[in-house]
Amino acid sequence: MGVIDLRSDTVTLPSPEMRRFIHEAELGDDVYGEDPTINRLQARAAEMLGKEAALYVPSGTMGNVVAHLAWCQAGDEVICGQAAHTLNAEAANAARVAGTQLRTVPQEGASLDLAAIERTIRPDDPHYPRTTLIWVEQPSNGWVMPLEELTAISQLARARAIPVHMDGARIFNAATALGVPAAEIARHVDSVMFCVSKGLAAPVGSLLVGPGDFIGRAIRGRKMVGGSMRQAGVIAAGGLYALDHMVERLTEDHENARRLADGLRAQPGVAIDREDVQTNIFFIRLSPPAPDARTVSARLREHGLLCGAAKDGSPIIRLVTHYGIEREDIDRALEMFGEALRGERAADAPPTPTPEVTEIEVPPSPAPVGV
Ligand code: TLP
Repeated sequence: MGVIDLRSDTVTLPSPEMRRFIHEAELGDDVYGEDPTINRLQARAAEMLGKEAALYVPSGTMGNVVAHLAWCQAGDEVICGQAAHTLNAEAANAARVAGTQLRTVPQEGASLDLAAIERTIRPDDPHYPRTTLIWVEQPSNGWVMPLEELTAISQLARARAIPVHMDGARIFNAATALGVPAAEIARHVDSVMFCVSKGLAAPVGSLLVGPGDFIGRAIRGRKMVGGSMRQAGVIAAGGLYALDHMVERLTEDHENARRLADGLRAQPGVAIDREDVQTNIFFIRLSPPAPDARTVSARLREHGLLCGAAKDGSPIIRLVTHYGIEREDIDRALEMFGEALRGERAADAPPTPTPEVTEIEVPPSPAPVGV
């Protein structure tokens, strides 16, 4: 039996059908705009998100930094939530590459404090940096921002003539959870970055979508950071296949996440609120009699289950369901959790437990997770 990898949906592998589609992809030099597969992917992405144009980039991180470059000048200020991936997990590329300054507002789950955003927008004064972008993340660490909140942020931004960028790495998970097309989310913002390499199971890549002039500037930004590729249709084909075949099945991942959360809640020392399981990513909080998160994570690894444990030592574990994880895997995962929580070691575990643990950042949650 294989390892059950619940560290992230970034571990997904292409299906046999996706591999065949990749194999047959038509290719050309994309720097000349001549890769037919990339052109099809970009057109499809723009259409699905209801935007004018799109640009294929190698990663979500690159898509986000190119958004900074395309919307802002060095020295400009970008308002984002305190849990934003652009702030916490992209090696400070906003500061170092785009020269933008990030200013945070309080965040709970995916929700940003609207009044704080309003207060944080700088007045036009030569002392201050210019606020040139508002940044939202949807979903954020598995939580989904309700559309009314997004509408309010968008109205405020439009009234102040500030564009809004969405880190929508998993926007199709948010759309699935909200029961709306992704374009219904994207219409509230000016640009979106989304990934085909996560739950959609393509091997590589992300898309930046937005107005034509923004994408024009983004092409220059992508060139600047070395992201212009040549016959990249060979990887983009996976993304094109994913947009047509992998979106609807995300409901399965969400169902599996709920099944896992329900099963875990029944185990002693595990807390998780039902309303905190909104997409395919969720966090559990451990308390006695359960051992600490690193110990549980290390024991689970011996049993053949991988997950993320809080790097700050807090009793939090992150779990992510995705393509390749079936209902039976969830049931096996629950058995493994039961054994790990009771302190049982796997029958075939090595004499010393493997110390290697995948570490995760703990996000601010609506209530302390699961309490
Ligand atoms: N997130 C990864 C890790 O970096 C933590 C994960 O496993 O969740 N925005 C969001 C909201 C993301 O979650 C990620 C990846 C990115 C951007 C960056 O995408 P990549 O990894 O393609 O650069």
